[in-house]
Amino acid sequence: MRLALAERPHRIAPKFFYDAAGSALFDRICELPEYYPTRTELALLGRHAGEMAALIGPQADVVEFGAGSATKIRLLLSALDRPRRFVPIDISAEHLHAAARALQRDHPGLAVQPLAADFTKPFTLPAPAGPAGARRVGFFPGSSIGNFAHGEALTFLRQAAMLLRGGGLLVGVDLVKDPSVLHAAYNDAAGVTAAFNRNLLVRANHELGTDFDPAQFAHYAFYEPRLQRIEMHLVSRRAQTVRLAGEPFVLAEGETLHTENSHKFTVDGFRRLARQAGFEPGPVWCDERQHFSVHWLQA
Ligand code: AVJ
Repeated sequence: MRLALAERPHRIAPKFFYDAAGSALFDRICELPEYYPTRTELALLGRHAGEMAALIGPQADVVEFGAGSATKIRLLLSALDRPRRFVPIDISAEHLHAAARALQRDHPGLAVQPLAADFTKPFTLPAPAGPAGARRVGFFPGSSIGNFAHGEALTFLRQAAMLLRGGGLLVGVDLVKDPSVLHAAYNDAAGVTAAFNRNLLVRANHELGTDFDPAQFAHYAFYEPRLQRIEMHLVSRRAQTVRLAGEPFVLAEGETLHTENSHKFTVDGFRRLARQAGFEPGPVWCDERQHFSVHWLQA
């Protein structure tokens, strides 16, 4: 975990949200009435799983980037023709292994091989249990790709295109829309997103030995239309000193820790990005409100 207290603006990468407590808070976000992405994407996967499975083809070797509770893959797995293996990758090891065990129970014939890893760094897939050479298919739902800056998204997609060569990537992408809908999704009435954001401070206190008082930071999430992204910050409510490894850092009143960017895309903008990364963009599924999209990209 790296917390940029010595740099300005202060930043922390969003992957650090996902310790056990953060992953559980994220699961609660997915259930919030204001947080449309999860339920919209689940509906798309449910409605079009047959078409998606036909594009993926039989006996696929499926890799999921950031599997979390592995809820969405279930819709796809039940439509797939004899999938060979499922490799869920997640940075949150405990959460991942619990999800993998539950999935294995429900799919006894499938080789479930969880990999606790940071998929933004180079990793190697475990060797397949059965015969090699199955068609590799990536699954990257939830618009997690939105956490990347443009250049990082390109790098990730380029690496994915190489890993999945001959197969493809099924990726969920949140769309540019009315800012009020976006604002509500990241500023829920129950305050779960605020707790998720502040959990970073709790985690830093546990793991880095900082002495943050989470109550002294306000959750601040807003849509920046020119950059087509939600920004999340933690705003210092007053001038305060935080200690990291004995070293004091002064935060001015109103100074922020930038904790997340969540980029939104247009369908065409995302297809351009995918093409630039070496994919051949295929069919796209959207809900009737055009809130969310799922893309099949041939690798
Ligand atoms: C998991 C990155 C897709 O950006 O919507 C939810 C994370 N942050 N609420 C998103 C998140 C605040 C989520 N992603």
